[in-house]
Amino acid sequence: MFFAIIRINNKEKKMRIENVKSKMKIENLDGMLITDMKNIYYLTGFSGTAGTVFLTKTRNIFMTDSRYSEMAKSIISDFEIIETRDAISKLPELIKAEDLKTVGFEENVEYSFFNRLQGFLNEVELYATNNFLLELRQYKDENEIRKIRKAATIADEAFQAVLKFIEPGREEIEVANYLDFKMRELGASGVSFETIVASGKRSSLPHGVASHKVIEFGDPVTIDFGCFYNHYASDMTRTIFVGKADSKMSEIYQTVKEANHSLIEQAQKGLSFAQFDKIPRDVIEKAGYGQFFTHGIGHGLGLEVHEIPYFNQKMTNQFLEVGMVVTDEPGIYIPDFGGVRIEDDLLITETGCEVLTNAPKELIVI
Ligand SMILES: [Mn+2]
Repeated sequence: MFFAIIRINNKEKKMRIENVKSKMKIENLDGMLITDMKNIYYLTGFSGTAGTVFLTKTRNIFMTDSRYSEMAKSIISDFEIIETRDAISKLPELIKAEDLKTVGFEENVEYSFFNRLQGFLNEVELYATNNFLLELRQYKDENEIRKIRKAATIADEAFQAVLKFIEPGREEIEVANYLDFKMRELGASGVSFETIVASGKRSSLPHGVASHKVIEFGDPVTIDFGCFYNHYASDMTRTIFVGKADSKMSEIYQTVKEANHSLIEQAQKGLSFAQFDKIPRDVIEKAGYGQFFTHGIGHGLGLEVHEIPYFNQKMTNQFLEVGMVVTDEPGIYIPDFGGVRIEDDLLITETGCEVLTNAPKELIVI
């Protein structure tokens, strides 16, 4: 198996480990067990399929089995590396060595894992943590932004290419396959989620994964896709029209475009998550389509294509901050008729926001 070894800048890694340790201190945790592989990548740069991180005030421990220990030694600095097929069984002696009283773990572990953990660690207080690392991952550093920007550019270029490929008679799934291949050709390691191609009446399905439906003259086609580049995701949606766009669909398109644009104009640090959701929602409601915008305005993205923050009307106490990368994806979906969604990835900056996805948004008829 081949692994592209791209080191995370050591200064950034050190900073991330320090941030975790500060948070452990605040939450009164002597030890923190990290089992989520994205979080492990974030802290160590290790991208194999098996590994466990255990952090204490004074030690950084990385455990993996013999398949990966050589790789781990070559790419992970700042960690003691322990070769084991059973990380849990190593924990009691690590805990005893430093007389740890409280240990946090990530709450999204499997029940069988938790059960076993409890069995081995009956001497300490175990705390389930929620979004412990994800809260830190919300703020992207320069290197992460560079990778997300590249993932977005790959999606932009793949979109330009697929416009020449879509024509009446092609199945949705052919369009999806073409896009997926194109993104890999342009340097992506894979898709960041299963590509959505929803044509004709199916475009009213917000998450219509590509089917064998044949694209026909007059169809709207909603394409929602993205890729991973160096572990970081992009996520973009465009709706285009084949042959012609009828007048009602054109009106819906302009409304969604205006909603998307209004958020680009107004997104800035300090805005509450509720306000972020409301700005484009107001545009759609004013146009009379409020009941057909049935989801939140967007989500964070980074190592995962969907990660915190999420946005809804109740989140008046959380605020946008510099370094967050979030999507702006208003849509109008009219059952048994059709729908439009336009989605961009936005980086929150000191002065507003930067749009990372730059594929055209004027109404395209091919
Ligand atoms: Mn999205």
